[in-house]
Amino acid sequence: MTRIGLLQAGPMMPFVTEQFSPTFDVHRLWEATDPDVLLEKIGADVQAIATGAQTAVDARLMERLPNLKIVANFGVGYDSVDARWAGEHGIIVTNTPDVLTEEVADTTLGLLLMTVRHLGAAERYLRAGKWPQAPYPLTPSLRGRTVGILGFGRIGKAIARRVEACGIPVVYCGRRRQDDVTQPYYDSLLAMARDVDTLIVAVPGGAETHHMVNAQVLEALGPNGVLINIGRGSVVDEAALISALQERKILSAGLDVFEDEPNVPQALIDMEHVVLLPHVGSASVHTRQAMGQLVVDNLKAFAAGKPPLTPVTETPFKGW
Ligand code: 8YV
Repeated sequence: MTRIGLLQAGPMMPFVTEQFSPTFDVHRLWEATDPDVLLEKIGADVQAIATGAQTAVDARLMERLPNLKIVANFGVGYDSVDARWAGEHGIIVTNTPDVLTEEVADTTLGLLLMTVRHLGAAERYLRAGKWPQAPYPLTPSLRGRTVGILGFGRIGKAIARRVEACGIPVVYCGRRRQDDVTQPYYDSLLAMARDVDTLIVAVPGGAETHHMVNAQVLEALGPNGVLINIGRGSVVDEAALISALQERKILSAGLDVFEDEPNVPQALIDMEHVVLLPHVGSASVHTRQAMGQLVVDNLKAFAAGKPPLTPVTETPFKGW
């Protein structure tokens, strides 16, 4: 089999890169002293890109790779890849759906409980030796809450199953009403935010969802409101969220994603009543291995002339 040029945008797990070696000539973009010089030299050889969220795979990059056929993205969210441009230019983009759904939903439930019941703060209290002086103060509760899920795809539904198992009613907001679900639907995020006190964000990033959760939505959530974001940092107007938290317009927030990762605003870090996780939604060994294998399997399918396993909707497969 002729070897195929693969541009690897950033570091990946060793068991992933080891599987590239038999088939692909790997060019490590993030290690290049001058990426422009590297792209000038190898651009015409590159037929495949392996990438994660760290590097923008935009038109400017893809234009320099005239024989590019596939961009295999590590992650279900592919907002760092310009999939529309790829689709218009016959390039397939693949992502890693399904294999992370349950993990991300588990993390969301944990984050929700941590946030409402102060579990992180209570643990810090014990470790600081404060328990012998006084019990940890009573906390808010999940009891009596209604959860609104923004984005009712595979992950949103897996979150709903868990929340409902806790005895909490769920409603949802998305682009369209789904016929095969029983939960009440809102076509307006603002209307949903007025009716619920707990908002879970599970939509992808990108232009369509940018700053959807703004000052108005947070205000509508109200003083008992809890915001959980497991989707993308860009969906929430972070400055508006900081103000809403500081002014106690909402009760609290639990965030796994941020606008400028890995940089988290000091104002959030300084607030004891918010819970902050370093984007660990899918980050277990089990799930990250399954995601990595799916990246490899999509690239191997391309190398074997077979259809990709998980092309994204913007780039339907019509042949290599
Ligand atoms: C990963 C994610 O942390 O799948 C996604 O969209 O956000 C996470 O599972 C991320 O993709 C790692 O690059």
